[in-house]
Amino acid sequence: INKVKPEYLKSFVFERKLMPSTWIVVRIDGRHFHGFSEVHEFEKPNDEQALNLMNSCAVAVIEEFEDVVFSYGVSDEFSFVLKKDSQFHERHASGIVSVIVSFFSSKYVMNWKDFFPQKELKKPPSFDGRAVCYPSTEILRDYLAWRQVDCHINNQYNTCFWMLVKSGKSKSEAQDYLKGTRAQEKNELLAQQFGIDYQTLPVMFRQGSSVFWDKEDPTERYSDERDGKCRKKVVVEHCNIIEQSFWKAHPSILDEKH
Ligand code: DGT
Ligand code: MG
Ligand code: MG
Ligand code: MG
Ligand code: MG
Repeated sequence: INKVKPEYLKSFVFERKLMPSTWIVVRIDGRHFHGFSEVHEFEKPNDEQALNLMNSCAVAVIEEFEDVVFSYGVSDEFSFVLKKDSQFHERHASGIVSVIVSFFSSKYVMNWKDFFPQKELKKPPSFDGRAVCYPSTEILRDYLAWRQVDCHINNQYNTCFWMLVKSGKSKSEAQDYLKGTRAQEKNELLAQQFGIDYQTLPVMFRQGSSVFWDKEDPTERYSDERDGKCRKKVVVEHCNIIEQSFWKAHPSILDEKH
Protein backbone atom coordinates (compact mmCIF):
# COMPACT_ATOMS: atom_id res chain seq x y z
CA ILE A 1 0.00 0.00 0.00
CA ASN A 2 1.28 3.39 -0.99
CA LYS A 3 1.55 5.53 2.14
CA VAL A 4 2.31 8.81 0.38
CA LYS A 5 -0.22 11.42 1.46
CA PRO A 6 -2.16 13.20 -1.33
CA GLU A 7 -1.55 16.53 0.43
CA TYR A 8 2.16 16.05 -0.10
CA LEU A 9 1.69 15.57 -3.85
CA LYS A 10 -0.79 18.40 -4.10
CA SER A 11 1.84 20.69 -2.57
CA PHE A 12 3.70 20.51 -5.87
CA VAL A 13 0.81 21.96 -7.83
CA PHE A 14 1.06 25.63 -8.66
CA GLU A 15 -1.90 27.06 -10.48
CA ARG A 16 -1.37 30.37 -12.20
CA LYS A 17 -4.21 32.52 -10.93
CA LEU A 18 -5.21 35.41 -13.14
CA MET A 19 -5.20 38.90 -11.65
CA PRO A 20 -8.54 39.73 -9.99
CA SER A 21 -10.93 42.35 -11.41
CA THR A 22 -9.41 42.39 -14.88
CA TRP A 23 -10.87 41.47 -18.24
CA ILE A 24 -9.63 38.02 -19.21
CA VAL A 25 -9.04 37.41 -22.90
CA VAL A 26 -8.60 33.84 -24.06
CA ARG A 27 -7.22 33.81 -27.59
CA ILE A 28 -7.27 30.54 -29.42
CA ASP A 29 -5.53 29.90 -32.73
CA GLY A 30 -5.72 26.96 -35.11
CA ARG A 31 -2.63 24.77 -35.02
CA HIS A 32 -0.96 24.35 -38.42
CA PHE A 33 -3.99 25.77 -40.19
CA HIS A 34 -1.82 26.59 -43.15
CA GLY A 35 -1.68 22.87 -43.84
CA PHE A 36 -5.19 22.23 -42.55
CA SER A 37 -6.65 24.68 -45.06
CA GLU A 38 -4.60 23.15 -47.89
CA VAL A 39 -5.71 19.62 -47.06
CA HIS A 40 -9.35 20.69 -47.03
CA GLU A 41 -8.98 22.90 -50.10
CA PHE A 42 -10.24 26.07 -48.45
CA GLU A 43 -10.75 28.92 -50.85
CA LYS A 44 -7.94 31.46 -50.83
CA PRO A 45 -7.52 33.81 -49.18
CA ASN A 46 -10.90 33.51 -47.46
CA ASP A 47 -13.17 30.53 -47.34
CA GLU A 48 -16.61 31.74 -46.36
CA GLN A 49 -17.78 28.37 -45.08
CA ALA A 50 -14.62 27.79 -43.04
CA LEU A 51 -15.14 31.18 -41.40
CA ASN A 52 -18.82 30.45 -40.80
CA LEU A 53 -17.81 27.18 -39.15
CA MET A 54 -15.42 29.06 -36.83
CA ASN A 55 -18.22 31.51 -36.03
CA SER A 56 -20.65 28.71 -35.20
CA CYS A 57 -18.15 27.37 -32.66
CA ALA A 58 -17.77 30.82 -31.11
CA VAL A 59 -21.57 31.09 -30.80
CA ALA A 60 -21.53 27.73 -28.97
CA VAL A 61 -18.78 28.95 -26.60
CA ILE A 62 -20.78 32.07 -25.73
CA GLU A 63 -23.90 30.00 -25.14
CA GLU A 64 -22.03 27.47 -23.01
CA PHE A 65 -19.86 29.72 -20.83
CA GLU A 66 -21.91 32.48 -19.33
CA ASP A 67 -18.89 34.54 -18.25
CA VAL A 68 -17.85 35.04 -21.88
CA VAL A 69 -19.33 38.41 -22.82
CA PHE A 70 -17.80 39.08 -26.22
CA SER A 71 -15.83 37.35 -28.89
CA TYR A 72 -13.94 38.48 -31.97
CA GLY A 73 -12.61 36.19 -34.65
CA VAL A 74 -10.63 36.28 -37.87
CA SER A 75 -8.83 33.63 -39.92
CA ASP A 76 -8.12 30.65 -37.64
CA GLU A 77 -8.29 32.62 -34.40
CA PHE A 78 -10.87 33.76 -31.89
CA SER A 79 -10.58 35.96 -28.81
CA PHE A 80 -13.00 35.37 -25.97
CA VAL A 81 -13.53 38.10 -23.40
CA LEU A 82 -14.55 37.01 -19.90
CA LYS A 83 -16.21 39.50 -17.59
CA LYS A 84 -13.98 41.32 -15.13
CA ASP A 85 -15.19 39.66 -11.95
CA SER A 86 -15.45 36.17 -13.44
CA GLN A 87 -14.72 33.38 -10.95
CA PHE A 88 -14.70 30.74 -13.68
CA HIS A 89 -12.31 27.97 -12.61
CA GLU A 90 -11.31 30.23 -9.72
CA ARG A 91 -9.50 32.29 -12.37
CA HIS A 92 -6.95 29.52 -12.91
CA ALA A 93 -5.49 30.12 -16.37
CA SER A 94 -4.99 26.47 -17.22
CA GLY A 95 -8.58 25.53 -16.37
CA ILE A 96 -10.14 28.43 -18.23
CA VAL A 97 -8.00 28.06 -21.35
CA SER A 98 -8.22 24.29 -21.58
CA VAL A 99 -12.01 24.05 -21.33
CA ILE A 100 -12.60 26.79 -23.88
CA VAL A 101 -10.07 25.35 -26.31
CA SER A 102 -11.32 21.78 -26.04
CA PHE A 103 -14.97 22.80 -26.25
CA PHE A 104 -14.25 24.90 -29.35
CA SER A 105 -12.28 22.08 -31.00
CA SER A 106 -14.94 19.44 -30.44
CA LYS A 107 -17.63 21.82 -31.65
CA TYR A 108 -15.56 22.38 -34.80
CA VAL A 109 -15.60 18.64 -35.47
CA MET A 110 -19.31 18.29 -34.63
CA ASN A 111 -20.32 21.18 -36.89
CA TRP A 112 -18.04 20.33 -39.80
CA LYS A 113 -20.69 18.48 -41.79
CA ASP A 114 -23.15 21.38 -41.51
CA PHE A 115 -20.73 23.63 -43.36
CA PHE A 116 -18.95 21.11 -45.59
CA PRO A 117 -21.54 18.44 -46.40
CA GLN A 118 -19.48 17.31 -49.42
CA LYS A 119 -16.08 17.31 -47.72
CA GLU A 120 -14.61 14.72 -45.43
CA LEU A 121 -12.82 16.02 -42.34
CA LYS A 122 -9.38 14.57 -42.99
CA LYS A 123 -7.40 15.79 -39.98
CA PRO A 124 -8.27 16.45 -36.36
CA PRO A 125 -8.28 20.24 -35.89
CA SER A 126 -6.53 21.50 -32.78
CA PHE A 127 -6.11 24.96 -31.29
CA ASP A 128 -3.63 26.57 -28.97
CA GLY A 129 -4.84 28.99 -26.35
CA ARG A 130 -3.60 31.61 -23.94
CA ALA A 131 -5.12 33.89 -21.36
CA VAL A 132 -4.17 37.53 -20.93
CA CYS A 133 -5.58 40.01 -18.39
CA TYR A 134 -6.40 43.57 -19.33
CA PRO A 135 -6.88 45.88 -16.37
CA SER A 136 -9.13 48.50 -17.97
CA THR A 137 -11.89 48.62 -20.54
CA GLU A 138 -9.82 51.09 -22.53
CA ILE A 139 -6.92 48.65 -22.81
CA LEU A 140 -9.29 45.80 -23.64
CA ARG A 141 -10.70 47.88 -26.48
CA ASP A 142 -7.16 48.62 -27.66
CA TYR A 143 -6.56 44.86 -27.74
CA LEU A 144 -9.70 44.23 -29.80
CA ALA A 145 -8.83 47.11 -32.12
CA TRP A 146 -5.38 45.58 -32.63
CA ARG A 147 -6.92 42.29 -33.71
CA GLN A 148 -9.26 44.06 -36.13
CA VAL A 149 -6.46 46.17 -37.61
CA ASP A 150 -4.53 42.93 -38.07
CA CYS A 151 -7.54 41.44 -39.85
CA HIS A 152 -7.67 44.40 -42.23
CA ILE A 153 -3.95 44.46 -42.98
CA ASN A 154 -3.74 40.70 -43.53
CA ASN A 155 -6.88 40.60 -45.65
CA GLN A 156 -5.72 43.43 -47.87
CA TYR A 157 -2.33 41.82 -48.33
CA ASN A 158 -3.73 38.33 -48.90
CA THR A 159 -6.33 39.58 -51.38
CA CYS A 160 -3.61 41.25 -53.46
CA PHE A 161 -1.25 38.29 -53.08
CA TRP A 162 -3.75 35.70 -54.26
CA MET A 163 -5.04 37.87 -57.11
CA LEU A 164 -1.44 38.20 -58.37
CA VAL A 165 -0.87 34.45 -58.00
CA LYS A 166 -4.16 33.58 -59.69
CA SER A 167 -3.23 35.91 -62.56
CA GLY A 168 -0.02 33.96 -63.21
CA LYS A 169 2.69 35.31 -60.93
CA SER A 170 4.67 32.89 -58.80
CA LYS A 171 4.33 33.20 -55.04
CA SER A 172 7.76 34.78 -54.67
CA GLU A 173 7.09 37.21 -57.53
CA ALA A 174 3.83 38.24 -55.86
CA GLN A 175 5.66 38.67 -52.56
CA ASP A 176 8.35 40.87 -54.12
CA TYR A 177 5.71 42.86 -55.97
CA LEU A 178 3.91 43.70 -52.73
CA LYS A 179 7.00 44.37 -50.63
CA GLY A 180 6.81 47.85 -49.12
CA THR A 181 3.49 48.82 -50.67
CA ARG A 182 1.12 50.92 -48.59
CA ALA A 183 -2.56 50.35 -47.98
CA GLN A 184 -3.52 52.95 -50.58
CA GLU A 185 -1.24 51.38 -53.19
CA LYS A 186 -2.72 47.96 -52.55
CA ASN A 187 -6.22 49.31 -53.06
CA GLU A 188 -5.07 50.94 -56.30
CA LEU A 189 -3.49 47.70 -57.46
CA LEU A 190 -6.74 45.83 -56.86
CA ALA A 191 -8.75 48.52 -58.65
CA GLN A 192 -6.45 49.07 -61.62
CA GLN A 193 -5.22 45.55 -62.34
CA PHE A 194 -8.21 43.50 -61.26
CA GLY A 195 -11.14 45.90 -61.24
CA ILE A 196 -11.80 45.14 -57.57
CA ASP A 197 -13.07 47.82 -55.21
CA TYR A 198 -11.71 46.67 -51.84
CA GLN A 199 -14.66 48.21 -50.01
CA THR A 200 -17.07 45.92 -51.87
CA LEU A 201 -15.41 42.67 -50.72
CA PRO A 202 -17.50 40.71 -48.22
CA VAL A 203 -17.63 42.55 -44.92
CA MET A 204 -16.81 39.36 -42.96
CA PHE A 205 -13.45 39.19 -44.76
CA ARG A 206 -12.68 42.85 -44.12
CA GLN A 207 -13.94 43.28 -40.57
CA GLY A 208 -13.81 39.81 -39.02
CA SER A 209 -16.65 38.51 -36.85
CA SER A 210 -17.97 39.77 -33.53
CA VAL A 211 -20.09 37.37 -31.52
CA PHE A 212 -22.14 38.47 -28.52
CA TRP A 213 -25.51 38.35 -26.76
CA ASP A 214 -27.75 40.92 -28.36
CA LYS A 215 -29.45 42.63 -25.48
CA GLU A 216 -30.19 45.87 -27.21
CA ASP A 217 -32.66 44.82 -29.85
CA PRO A 218 -35.96 43.83 -28.22
CA THR A 219 -37.24 42.21 -31.43
CA GLU A 220 -34.48 39.59 -31.15
CA ARG A 221 -35.70 38.31 -27.80
CA TYR A 222 -37.22 34.90 -27.51
CA SER A 223 -38.40 32.68 -24.73
CA ASP A 224 -36.02 29.89 -23.85
CA GLU A 225 -37.92 26.63 -23.81
CA ARG A 226 -35.65 24.90 -21.32
CA ASP A 227 -35.94 27.21 -18.36
CA GLY A 228 -38.82 29.40 -19.46
CA LYS A 229 -36.72 32.49 -18.88
CA CYS A 230 -36.64 35.28 -21.40
CA ARG A 231 -33.22 34.95 -23.00
CA LYS A 232 -31.54 36.92 -25.70
CA LYS A 233 -29.98 35.73 -28.86
CA VAL A 234 -26.32 35.31 -29.71
CA VAL A 235 -25.56 37.29 -32.85
CA VAL A 236 -22.66 37.29 -35.30
CA GLU A 237 -21.92 40.71 -36.74
CA HIS A 238 -19.23 42.05 -39.00
CA CYS A 239 -18.77 45.59 -37.82
CA ASN A 240 -16.18 48.15 -36.93
CA ILE A 241 -15.26 47.56 -33.28
CA ILE A 242 -12.42 50.07 -33.35
CA GLU A 243 -14.77 53.02 -33.39
CA GLN A 244 -16.60 54.24 -30.32
CA SER A 245 -19.98 53.97 -32.04
CA PHE A 246 -20.20 50.17 -31.77
CA TRP A 247 -19.62 50.24 -28.01
CA LYS A 248 -22.05 53.14 -27.61
CA ALA A 249 -24.71 51.13 -29.43
CA HIS A 250 -24.02 48.06 -27.27
CA PRO A 251 -23.32 49.45 -23.80
CA SER A 252 -24.17 46.24 -21.96
CA ILE A 253 -21.37 44.17 -23.52
CA LEU A 254 -18.56 45.75 -21.54
CA ASP A 255 -20.74 46.89 -18.66
CA GLU A 256 -18.62 46.23 -15.58
CA LYS A 257 -21.69 45.48 -13.47
CA HIS A 258 -22.40 42.24 -15.35
P1 DGT B 1 0.28 27.96 -36.12
O1 DGT B 1 -0.85 28.86 -35.72
O2 DGT B 1 1.59 28.53 -35.68
O3 DGT B 1 0.11 26.56 -35.69
O4 DGT B 1 0.36 27.94 -37.73
P2 DGT B 1 -0.78 28.28 -38.78
O5 DGT B 1 -0.43 27.56 -40.03
O6 DGT B 1 -2.14 28.03 -38.22
O7 DGT B 1 -0.55 29.84 -39.04
P3 DGT B 1 -1.37 31.14 -38.62
O8 DGT B 1 -2.32 30.89 -37.50
O9 DGT B 1 -0.40 32.23 -38.41
O10 DGT B 1 -2.17 31.50 -39.93
C1 DGT B 1 -3.37 30.94 -40.28
C2 DGT B 1 -3.23 30.07 -41.50
O11 DGT B 1 -4.49 29.52 -41.82
C3 DGT B 1 -2.74 30.81 -42.73
O12 DGT B 1 -1.74 30.05 -43.36
C4 DGT B 1 -3.93 30.89 -43.64
C5 DGT B 1 -4.81 29.76 -43.15
N1 DGT B 1 -6.22 30.16 -43.26
C6 DGT B 1 -7.00 30.70 -42.30
N2 DGT B 1 -8.22 30.97 -42.79
C7 DGT B 1 -8.21 30.58 -44.08
C8 DGT B 1 -9.16 30.61 -45.15
O13 DGT B 1 -10.32 31.06 -44.98
N3 DGT B 1 -8.79 30.14 -46.36
C9 DGT B 1 -7.53 29.64 -46.55
N4 DGT B 1 -7.21 29.18 -47.78
N5 DGT B 1 -6.60 29.60 -45.59
C10 DGT B 1 -6.94 30.07 -44.39
MG1 MG C 1 -0.64 29.72 -33.42
MG1 MG D 1 -2.86 29.11 -36.60
MG1 MG E 1 -3.78 32.42 -36.91
MG1 MG F 1 -13.01 17.88 -13.28
